[in-house]
Amino acid sequence: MPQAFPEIQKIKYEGPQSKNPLAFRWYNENETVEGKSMKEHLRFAVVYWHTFRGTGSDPFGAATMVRPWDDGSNSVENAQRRARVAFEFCEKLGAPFYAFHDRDVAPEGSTLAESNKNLDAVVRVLKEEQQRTGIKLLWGTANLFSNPRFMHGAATTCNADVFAFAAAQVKKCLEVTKELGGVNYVFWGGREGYQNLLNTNMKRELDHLARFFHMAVAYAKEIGFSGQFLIEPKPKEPTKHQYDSDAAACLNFLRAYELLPYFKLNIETNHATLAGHTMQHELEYAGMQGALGSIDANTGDLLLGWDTDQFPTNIYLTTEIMWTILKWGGLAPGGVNFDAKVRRESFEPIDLFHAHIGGMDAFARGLKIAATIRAEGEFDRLLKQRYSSFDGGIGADIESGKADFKKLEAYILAKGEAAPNQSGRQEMLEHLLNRYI
Ligand code: XUL
Ligand code: CO
Repeated sequence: MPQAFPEIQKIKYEGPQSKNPLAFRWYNENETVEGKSMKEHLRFAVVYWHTFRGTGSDPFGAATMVRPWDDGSNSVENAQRRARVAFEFCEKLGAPFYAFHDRDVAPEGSTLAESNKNLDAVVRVLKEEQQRTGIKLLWGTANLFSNPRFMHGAATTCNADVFAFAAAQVKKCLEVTKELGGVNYVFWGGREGYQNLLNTNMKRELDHLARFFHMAVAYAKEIGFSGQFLIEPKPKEPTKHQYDSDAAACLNFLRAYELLPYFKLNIETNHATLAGHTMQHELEYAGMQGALGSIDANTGDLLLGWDTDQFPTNIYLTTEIMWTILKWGGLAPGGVNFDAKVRRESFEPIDLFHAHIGGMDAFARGLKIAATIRAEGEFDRLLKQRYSSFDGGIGADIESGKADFKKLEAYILAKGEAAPNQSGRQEMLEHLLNRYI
């Protein structure tokens, strides 16, 4: 097969002074940061759906990205050729991982049996290409939202047959993810949510969702799939109220249904902002509960209220993300997965390289800045000092459970008034952050 990107060589690290747009200025995969290579910290992944299936169509216009390697058909041969292109791309980019939905890689047939057969035919090529290149599957997932049968949801549908179909599809996708050595398996809610409570039994739907997840856990155990299960929170789109709305809601659901030991979270920047949070908030929340699994790296547009899935280039954002990830011990077996798409005006294949190189460099730079911040320890010292009243005396009694309301009342009655507060120093801290960026 001829190369899809003959004019592109393997993208190299050329250092911050380089003016070559097709080179890394910060991502130097073997450079050590906090005792680990950048490659090990970042574990970059390319998504199949946007990068190899994105067409640039929108509600107002047709596809702009007509790829020379794609014959436009829904054939298995076309899907197999696309798979080889995907690996040529990841290999030249130097991305160690990729991620897919079942229906991204292989065409859906008119029955489940036909879809499974198509999937097997493409998985053979994916496996061959993984072996040839050493590129690994970060995660697999089932598309339980595109086909019209899932209009009311999949695990939270009102139609029991659709629930059964979704279960059968996830069963196959788990088998395939195992076959390809996938290190995680993702559940993004798709259409699991509702538009209107007049036609929705929320309790029943959530019970069904939990039942579905327990079945997935049991089947993974049965087939010996040891990858990490991840839930990807998102608050809205396509439904008005997605059940997995944010990290806190997901963790509450998992805890309530005794699923917490089996799942971590896949946190996505644009989903965090749609939830009215920052990415850092979501990461911190997941991290402090031991549930930080992986991230979908992208960004939204602050002037647009939907999931624009843009490539991240903002160094503040990547610094905050990597700072939080380092704080909670890193991502593995997760990774930095670019769930991002080029704009429809960026229709040339080379734009896929520009987009990923920019994102990878932004993350590499964020990682280095975060490591410097941590090494200097100034923020840590200031944070520790802010809570120092809990390090001894009455504060230590509160934290250790030695104090109760009566003891605290006696303490304050004797003292008359609480000790004076200290300034929060927000502006000083924001200014301090700029010193590192
Ligand atoms: C949708 C989204 C998905 C998941 C995988 O907003 O982020 O692409 O990452 O299903
Ligand atoms: Co995503």
